[in-house]
Amino acid sequence: MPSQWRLSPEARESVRVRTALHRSHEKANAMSQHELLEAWVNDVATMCQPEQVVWCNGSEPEYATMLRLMVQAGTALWLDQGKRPNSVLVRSDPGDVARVEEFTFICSRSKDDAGPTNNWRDPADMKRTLTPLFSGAMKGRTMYVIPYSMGPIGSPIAKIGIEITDSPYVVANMHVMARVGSRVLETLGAAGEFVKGLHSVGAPLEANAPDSPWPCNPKNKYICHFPETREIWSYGSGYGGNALLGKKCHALRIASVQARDEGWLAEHMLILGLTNPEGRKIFVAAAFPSACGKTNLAMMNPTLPGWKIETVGDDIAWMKFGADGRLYAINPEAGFFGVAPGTSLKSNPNAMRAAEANSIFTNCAVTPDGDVWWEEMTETPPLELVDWLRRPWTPKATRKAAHPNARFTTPARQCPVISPDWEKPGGVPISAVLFGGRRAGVVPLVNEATSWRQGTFLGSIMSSETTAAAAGKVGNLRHDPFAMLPFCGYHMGDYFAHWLAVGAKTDAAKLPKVFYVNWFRKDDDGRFLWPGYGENSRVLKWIFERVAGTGKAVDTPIGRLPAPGAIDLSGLRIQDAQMAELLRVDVEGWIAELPAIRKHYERFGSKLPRGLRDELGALEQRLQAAAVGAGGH
Ligand code: OXD
Ligand code: MN
Repeated sequence: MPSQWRLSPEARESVRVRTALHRSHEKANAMSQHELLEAWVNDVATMCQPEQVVWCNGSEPEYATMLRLMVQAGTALWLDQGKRPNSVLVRSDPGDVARVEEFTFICSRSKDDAGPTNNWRDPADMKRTLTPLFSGAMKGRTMYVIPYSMGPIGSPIAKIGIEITDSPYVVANMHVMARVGSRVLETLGAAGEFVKGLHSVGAPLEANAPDSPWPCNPKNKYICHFPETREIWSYGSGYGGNALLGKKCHALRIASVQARDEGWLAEHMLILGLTNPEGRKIFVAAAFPSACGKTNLAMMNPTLPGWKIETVGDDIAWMKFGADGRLYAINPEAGFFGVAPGTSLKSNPNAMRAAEANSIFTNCAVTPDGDVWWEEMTETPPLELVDWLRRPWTPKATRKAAHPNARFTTPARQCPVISPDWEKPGGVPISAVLFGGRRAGVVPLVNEATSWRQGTFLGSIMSSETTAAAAGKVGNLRHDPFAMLPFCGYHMGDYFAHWLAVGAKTDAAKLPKVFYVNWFRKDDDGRFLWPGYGENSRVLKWIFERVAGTGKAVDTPIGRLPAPGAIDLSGLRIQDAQMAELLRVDVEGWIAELPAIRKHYERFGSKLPRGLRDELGALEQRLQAAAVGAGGH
């Protein structure tokens, strides 16, 4: 038992908050027994020169202190405690509102390991760039050391990381998004492995200089990953995926490399439990690009009577084989960092209820009576607001009141439909994997792959319109394989090969069935053909039945589509023609996409697995045959 665990609770508390001026090289406190961890923290403190070092214990008082510090600094505003108890609104710098893919780097030793979809820099070169930036970066600030576990503490699938940061916003968000504090250090012990995450907003404070409400670095932003040494160095941004290092940086970019090395999968996927009226439950994992409805699907209220959905996770799934040869998934996160605009009692009542209290809202508008508001939260907007840029706003304004990438950070346990299994250490068995994107045309409502290999192929050619989750233009169609384009920590061609290899590790019958869905198909007038939201339960029902072996399907050139009448449309007013269009295999449209798919594949050169090249060839042949059969060219 390490000595600090024998202290009285009061003494332990004082040890936890005890800080030390690093200049004297006095140890910040005695919390950790892990010499390598202590040495790393000391090295970082020497480099960053913070005013003080605080090891985070993960307690409620610590969380409350972070909120108070943010309010004092003008970073946050208390919301009305009657309307949103224990919740704050944070407004960021207008230049720091989303992930910055352009400044996100994979610093593997070999450029070839980062592949064509990542920005690459040599690790030593990148450290040479970053070290001067980090030197003195925390002057005048507190350096927080956050031990965190991605996944339930002690789960055999979970992984530990330590994030060092100078941002109380990051500390508070990490409290919600991960399991943090002393419990994690206890599990780490004296020699446990951990991912080293170093984050600074990159805004040292000179003595007596006023702080900005959202310190960040307007000139330099670097989100860097060192996969071989399991390190993350993030500089200059305080926002979401750039700064909460447990999330995208660790749980996807670094974890995808760990998963490749260890034979499992780290994916940008929600996880849900789906129960039929007879009480039989399956679990489904689904990959959609950022801001394409993962949170809505994960907590949807089915419109089909008797069907139930329970949430396990809304953004990330780690899947490992169980002793029975099936894939089991955990949600490595403990909270939701959900996109606020578009979320309403209509579109996602369970997210709205989850965020009623104990939440951090970022870049939303605020009402005169101290509540948050964002576009589409209510049918009619309030008559006056203060927008996310702190300016007065009325419904006449042509600009948005909330930033399109405004977010809520909310504990997962507050979700009314959280699954009783969401913290099961061994995870939940996955029966179906879904891929999907925002596609106005060509891609049908649902399509089942005939094999794991074809499923991998469909994942690899996923494309979607870009959203506000990342800086840059919105609405551009881009290939986003497996929704992992911004998150794969190594060569995407090797990642495809890894998916194929995972499929070969067990009996085909034990693998999840793979489906490709598209809720976003539009008619010629630009209107959505499918009502979406709770009505997606009709598609999930068909998927459930396919897993159970009862759902009817027809073979088509692109995969298996629902047989006529196989999607339960009872109680839904939808025209036959609309449904036919949703399930139409647009042979011409697919043929027209082939050159873009081929170009997409060319990027991976010799790393493109043979199996996927063969899938593409076979698809082309089937499409050509169908076109000829239909009297086309
Ligand atoms: C997210 C994202 O924040 O994908 O989940 O951008
Ligand atoms: Mn995401």
